[in-house]
Amino acid sequence: MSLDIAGLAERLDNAAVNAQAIPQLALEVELSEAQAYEVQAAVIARRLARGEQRNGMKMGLTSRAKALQMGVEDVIWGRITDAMVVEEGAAISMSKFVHPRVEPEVAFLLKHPLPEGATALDAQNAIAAVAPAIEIIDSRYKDFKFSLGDVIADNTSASGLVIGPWNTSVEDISNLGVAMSINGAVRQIGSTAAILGHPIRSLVAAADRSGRAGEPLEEGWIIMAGGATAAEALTIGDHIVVEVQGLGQASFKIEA
Ligand code: OOG
Ligand code: MG
Repeated sequence: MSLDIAGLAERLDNAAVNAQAIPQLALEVELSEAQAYEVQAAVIARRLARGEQRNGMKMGLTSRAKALQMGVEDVIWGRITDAMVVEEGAAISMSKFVHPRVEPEVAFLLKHPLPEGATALDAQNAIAAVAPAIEIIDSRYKDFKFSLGDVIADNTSASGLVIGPWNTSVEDISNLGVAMSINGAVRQIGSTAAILGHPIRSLVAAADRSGRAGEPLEEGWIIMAGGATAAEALTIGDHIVVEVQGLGQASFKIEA
């Protein structure tokens, strides 16, 4: 029996639209990595068909803390659209999510395209600005549990992103302190060095993966480097603030 890519994509897309968890696909089908990315592409095609615009890419499991928390060892990536962007400082509704979590990240804005094979120097030269950021991840699978194929098919749990101030003249982002607070209490601390030793490596990996997928990184795209610490679960009423040393803060609130 041939694999029903469109059917699996429809299941995942509906789960996101209805904020309703579904069983892991792995209980039924074992997706290869390539097949899982095909499902992901089909999920995104459905979003684009509804009028969303592709505006970037996210890297996942680029830090040890995240790989350990999720029990998946590979660097993975997902596609970002404009509908996922949450206005900095905004209040958003819990009803749009299944079981959201937040993680502190660094975001890059590209001033020109970055193809497969780009070096760290190419990546550095392609950066227009760097911002402190929060990723809202929301696995569409029950209990936030998944296999590697599952999470890739589910667009690597991508759900929302909050971008703080864009910094255009930051020299060295290799080891900046990162703190994530919820309702004024610090819940996670770390360093940008946790992201593959240096966040620029995440951008280089993004260029490679995206280029190989036939979708090279474009000028104006936002690239999320990956969580610098483990993620924290959200509850109604939470106010989340992420601060990255020297870059500023990103924040939002979650309401009923
Ligand atoms: C998978 C996505 C991981 C990151 O920054 O490491 C990710 C997950 O944890 O659900 O976005
Ligand atoms: Mg992330």
